[in-house]
Amino acid sequence: MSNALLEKIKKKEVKVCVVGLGYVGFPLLELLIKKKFHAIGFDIDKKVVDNAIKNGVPATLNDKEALADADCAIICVPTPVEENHRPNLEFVESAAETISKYLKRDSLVILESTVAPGTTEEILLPILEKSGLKQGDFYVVHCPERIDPGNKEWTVQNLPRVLGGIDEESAEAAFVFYKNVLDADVVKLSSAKAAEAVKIVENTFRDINIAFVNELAKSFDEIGIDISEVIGGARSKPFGFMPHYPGCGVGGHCIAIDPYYLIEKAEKSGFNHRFLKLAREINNSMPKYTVKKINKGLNMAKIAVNGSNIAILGLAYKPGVEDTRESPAFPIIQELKKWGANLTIYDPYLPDLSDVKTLDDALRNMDCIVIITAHEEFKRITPEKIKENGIKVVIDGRNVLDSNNIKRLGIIYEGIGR
Ligand code: SAJ
Repeated sequence: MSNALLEKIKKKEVKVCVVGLGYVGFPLLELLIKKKFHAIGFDIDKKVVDNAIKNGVPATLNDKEALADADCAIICVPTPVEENHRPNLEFVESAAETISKYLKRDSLVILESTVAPGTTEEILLPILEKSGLKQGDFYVVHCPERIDPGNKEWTVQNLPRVLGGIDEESAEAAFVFYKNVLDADVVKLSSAKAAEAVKIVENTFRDINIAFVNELAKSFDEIGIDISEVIGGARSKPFGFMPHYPGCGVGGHCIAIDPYYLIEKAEKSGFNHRFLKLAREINNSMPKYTVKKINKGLNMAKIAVNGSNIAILGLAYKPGVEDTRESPAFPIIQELKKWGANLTIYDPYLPDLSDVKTLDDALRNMDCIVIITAHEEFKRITPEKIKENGIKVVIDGRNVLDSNNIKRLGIIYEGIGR
């Protein structure tokens, strides 16, 4: 590698373009500006670019303005899966095509989007070589993003990162770059493929562990054991156990998606990830299981689902965020509508998608309330509040309410595994 790029990085003279200004790219661009790098953001969505500029970071819709002078391009675009769970790389490929138009000798391209092992070398590199430059003329690295939306403790600035390059020089260039940008450890792996695998493994680990407790919840419901108590008990062991919690479903753009990247990649190489597929199947079954609980609870109260008034509390896929991607709320709502229930939807983070403006309005004249998202406001709903609203059935999709005192007031309570 020419020292020119390393010198530019060390002197913060390197010109950086962040391609994609969503929940990953925008915080990264803000950090680069904060750390006094020459950085600009590029996105194809005018609203996103205007928002970035409004928040004081340079951004543009114009790829020439963004990339013509760039020494380093960082791809932070979505990598969703299709209905059939097939990974969709169109945004990565489109970003690579754009970067390729302006690619210079001795420049560095970093892919932060989550992809299947092999994607950087097999998909990204060939597109970049359409520039006429060949591997060795420029550097290509995968450094998976680890942004946890809503997490105030771990941020893009202090989160440790791993990275791997198509060759050692690429990895070294990116290593020096991230050491200069982040206040965190940076682990250099032997290849881009290893770095891609790390991210997938991190999130698949979470998915299978959630599936474990979701299956336990179904089993304990039959046996009559409170899974929250059991997990609480298991946590008393200071080693060898890592708590996860059952619920009405696994949403989000990471845990519910990433396993499919590995499943598909392995299938192409002739391996069938039966266990990972089963975990996805179990987690995807939880919305239906929750509707079954709703039917059971209303039936115990001698209330027909058809025509019943049900409050859906939460649309977001996890507490404290306004993101609804892959949220279990939607299949639950769809199923209840098929059964003829009258639904009142309320999520304090999503007023535009809510039917009412306050929790009090959501609780009024309800036969049943269903906790879908463990927002703080919902966790504070007291048994007395439920009683005074005349609510007959509580379905606690995140096991966050005071089940014993709710039952003590003669209200039917059904959790997930409790
Ligand atoms: N969930 C459960 N039970 C659990 C944990 C989560 O049902 O024990 C559900 C949540 O309700 C949600 C879904 O799974 O619907 C995903 O929850 P999450 O806490 O994993 O949140 P994500 O999807 O934002 O995951 C991110 C991930 N970060 C990145 O991919 C960079 C993940 O690696 C982190 O572990 C996670 O945040 C985190 O720890 O908060």
